[in-house]
Amino acid sequence: AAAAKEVVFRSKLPDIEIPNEQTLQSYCFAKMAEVGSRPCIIDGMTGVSYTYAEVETLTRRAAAGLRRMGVGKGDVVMNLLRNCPEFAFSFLGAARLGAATTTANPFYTPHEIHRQAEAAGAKLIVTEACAVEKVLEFAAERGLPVVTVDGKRDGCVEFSEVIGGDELPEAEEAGIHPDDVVALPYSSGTTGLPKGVMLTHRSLITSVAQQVDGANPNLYFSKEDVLLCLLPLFHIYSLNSVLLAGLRAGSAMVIMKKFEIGALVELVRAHGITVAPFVPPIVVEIAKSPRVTADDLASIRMVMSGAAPMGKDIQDAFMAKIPNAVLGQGYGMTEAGPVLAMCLAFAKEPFEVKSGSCGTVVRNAGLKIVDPDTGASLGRNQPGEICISGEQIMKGYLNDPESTKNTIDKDGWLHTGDIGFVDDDDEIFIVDRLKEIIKYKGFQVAPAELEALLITHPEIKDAAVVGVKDDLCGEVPVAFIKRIEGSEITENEIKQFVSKEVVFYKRINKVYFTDSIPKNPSGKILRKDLRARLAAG
Ligand code: AYL
Repeated sequence: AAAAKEVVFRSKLPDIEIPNEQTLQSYCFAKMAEVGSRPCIIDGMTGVSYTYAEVETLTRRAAAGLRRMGVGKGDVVMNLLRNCPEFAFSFLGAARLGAATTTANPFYTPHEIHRQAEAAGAKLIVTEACAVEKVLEFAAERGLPVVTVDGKRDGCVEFSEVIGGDELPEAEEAGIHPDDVVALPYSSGTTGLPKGVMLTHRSLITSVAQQVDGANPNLYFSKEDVLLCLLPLFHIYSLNSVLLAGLRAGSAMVIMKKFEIGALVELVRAHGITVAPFVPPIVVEIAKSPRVTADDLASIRMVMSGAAPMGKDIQDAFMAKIPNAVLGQGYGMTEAGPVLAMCLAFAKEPFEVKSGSCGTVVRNAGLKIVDPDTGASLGRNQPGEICISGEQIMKGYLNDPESTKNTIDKDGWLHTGDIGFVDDDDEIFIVDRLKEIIKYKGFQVAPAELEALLITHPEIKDAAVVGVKDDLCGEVPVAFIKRIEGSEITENEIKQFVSKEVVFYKRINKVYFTDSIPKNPSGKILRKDLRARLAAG
């Protein structure tokens, strides 16, 4: 057959010149002359505010301090932190050394932390009181220094000491290549266990530019904006679309450590927050909460949602309550750099958009919908697997060329494992997921990780994990378990066994005992069959 025609969707915005042949830090601080004395990072907990000039200086001092502790080019620093100003100082300090930061949830269990620290080859860990106990022994065994941001601890160095010395001179930042890795978040992608996603200076600059640069930016942040930084910076959504995009645009960012609706309203009022990046469960909570009124949120002009599906019903309920704000979605995937699509109602010169859409492909990128069975490129309004290309996508998975090859094809298309279509107005709608990942409030749960853990139990012969819909969390994991002969292990015992080893959102919600886990001839679990069993009741 003749080669089928490829349909490549593009942004409605024109491509722009993207200055991605520099370091991420120089790109983010490019407007220093203009914004130096303006507020940059505001600690929502303490009210302490840092100007752009102060933040730049602190990142240079952090660089020097990290270097004194042995961090150098090509090394990896692990940030095991809830949101705090030090997250940014450390991340950008490491970047100045040509080092990368791997980020993880401080509520991870020791097992989860050690596995990532080991796989990423972390040379130093930056953490806080709530997690320090979980890393001390591991770090001591491997000779890794541990830095704490919230007070003195035996065996640790305080962050204030790290930033207590001289600045790293600009000249000593030399030698960083645009294709060097700067961020190393972990993601399971379309299949298997979490893997290190290599995001380079080039990819992150490209992604941020696709959002906030140009005469008509797709995501218009200005110097006057005050962004709420509530979503965890250890997740790429907040790191990229809040911190890095905010820095580039010269906006102020109010850092919130912990979500609580009363505290949120207070911060919005106290700082005149104008932009609020959320995930769907937070949008739902605000829409439903009698404690939040339109008046409380009157300063907010833009509400972003992403990282998990948000239906038209939720979106409409929220907009009815907060009529003055524009609510729209971004669509991203860690491996994609991360942003694939962004709501065009967020543009400086906004477009009309539809409720329930997750945006239009970002500029300087191509998006394709392919038939998952035949690989054929599909036209408008036909659902298929969403694929993306452009300089923003990851360099690959760390030490895993096989998984990289299975995700980015030979023509440079990254396959997302999401099923969606592009409509007549270039808006993207996600309708299903081909991949096995479960999304709990936007957090990733990798079934393969839970299955690997479950079968380590001596009374479990085989196990399979799938997600089921949940009103509060989006999805929750449930397990199908085949016990060994004679075992009477209970649902509760299995749940407890898992809970001890994983962070709260990966806990098994329900156990179904079964005699057989359906698999294809090569041993792959047939999750569709399991979902069908659940649907049948
Ligand atoms: P990961 N609607 C539906 N599903 C979504 C959406 C959305 N708007 N956004 C993300 N997903 C799902 O790597 C989808 O299945 O990155 C996608 O493949 O943890 C998967 O989540 C990726 O999960 C932004 C907005 C970043 C979003 C992001 C996404 C980061 C989530 C920057 O501005």
